[in-house]
Amino acid sequence: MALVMHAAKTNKNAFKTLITAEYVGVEVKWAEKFEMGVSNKTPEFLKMNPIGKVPVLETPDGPVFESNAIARYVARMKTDTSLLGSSPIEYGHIEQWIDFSSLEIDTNVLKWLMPRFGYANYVAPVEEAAIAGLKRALGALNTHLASHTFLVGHSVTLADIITTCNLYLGFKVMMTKTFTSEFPHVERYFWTMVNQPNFSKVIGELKQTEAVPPLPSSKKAAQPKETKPKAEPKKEEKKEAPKAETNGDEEEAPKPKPKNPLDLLPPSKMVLDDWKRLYSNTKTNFREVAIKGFWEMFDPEGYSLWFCDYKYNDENMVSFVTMNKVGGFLQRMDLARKYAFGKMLIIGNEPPFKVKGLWLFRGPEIPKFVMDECYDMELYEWTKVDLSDEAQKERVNQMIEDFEPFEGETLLDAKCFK
Ligand SMILES: N[C@@H](CCC(=O)N[C@@H](CS)C(=O)NCC(=O)O)C(=O)O
Repeated sequence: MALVMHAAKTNKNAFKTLITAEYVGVEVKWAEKFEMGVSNKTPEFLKMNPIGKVPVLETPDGPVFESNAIARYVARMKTDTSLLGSSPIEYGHIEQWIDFSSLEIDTNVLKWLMPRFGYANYVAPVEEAAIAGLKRALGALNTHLASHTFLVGHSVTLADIITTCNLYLGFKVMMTKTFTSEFPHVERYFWTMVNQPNFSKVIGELKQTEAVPPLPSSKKAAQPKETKPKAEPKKEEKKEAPKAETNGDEEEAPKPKPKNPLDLLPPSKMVLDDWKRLYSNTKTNFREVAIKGFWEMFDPEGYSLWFCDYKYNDENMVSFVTMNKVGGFLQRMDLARKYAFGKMLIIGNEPPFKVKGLWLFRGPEIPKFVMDECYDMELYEWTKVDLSDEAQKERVNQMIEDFEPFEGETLLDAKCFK
């Protein structure tokens, strides 16, 4: 039996698990015909979660409720995942941020949100305290993120997944640009996370709210309705939120994404996707087919080739940590998918392992946005391939085809970015 998620398809608490499942490669299906307030009140559902709340994950070994617990369960389905860190202290920090974002961020967002969607009484000092608590938490998060790309370590962990989902509700319905601009590192972090393919596949497109929803007209007790999802305001309600109650703040609409300067380069005869396809589809006679094809396609005007050499190879003492490090780098290069192809070799059969790579980039230089946005870049020494040097071209060939022994050593692993 597959894993089945019981929740509305817009539930950010369910997203925590769906995103985790994307990272670990586990299939989770949405329950068929789930209707909030109806499906979660049936006797069968109450057997899975006695308080009738969602999300609930149905597994072959029984149900699990509480969204963070469900996400942890799915993360642990793969033993080799980096989502839970690689040491006890990393794990401790992951749990720390999970609790922090649930108790200090989510709780305050909900306290602020509920009365404005008519699910709780509006009491001004309670709202003030919720906003103050939220700002205090975001301030601390902002400070941490000023010097960290990820909450823990150097790649996405469960802490990032859960924190981003908790921030998601805030950005979507309560926190305008004026509110969040006080926390620029949180903004940068949040938009980077939601644009990671494994996140955006689940979350879809997201637009930051342009206004704080107004209070219900009576500004007084609206009874919580039993059949309504507490944290899932209806679409119509969101749309209707007028801008009048934003206390006169000038709200800034999200700017359209500027065009990547690489799209403005003169057209190239080399079609990157054709090369990636040739690379992936060549199973035999690699030299004769793929390597030959590469040089036939290669356009030295429109593209450049680069060798990279990890600067801190003496740190690479544990094979799986080294492999994870390179895996994280390739994940972060996702932003360059349209403009790059890369091979990363982990070399040696005993520590310290060497990490060397070959990259093909659109344009004559390494794109600036890659240099700026992917912090791994500066961990490597970059040298442009001299195309007049046959020995360097042969090195390119060997890196593309995972030639072994590479420079006299065995390959522990070879990863491709395509
Ligand atoms: N701590 C729980 C919160 C669950 C929760 O509040 N679920 C809401 C929807 S997001 C719900 O099911 N409300 C229905 C109700 O209260 O009956 C979790 O993270 O899973």
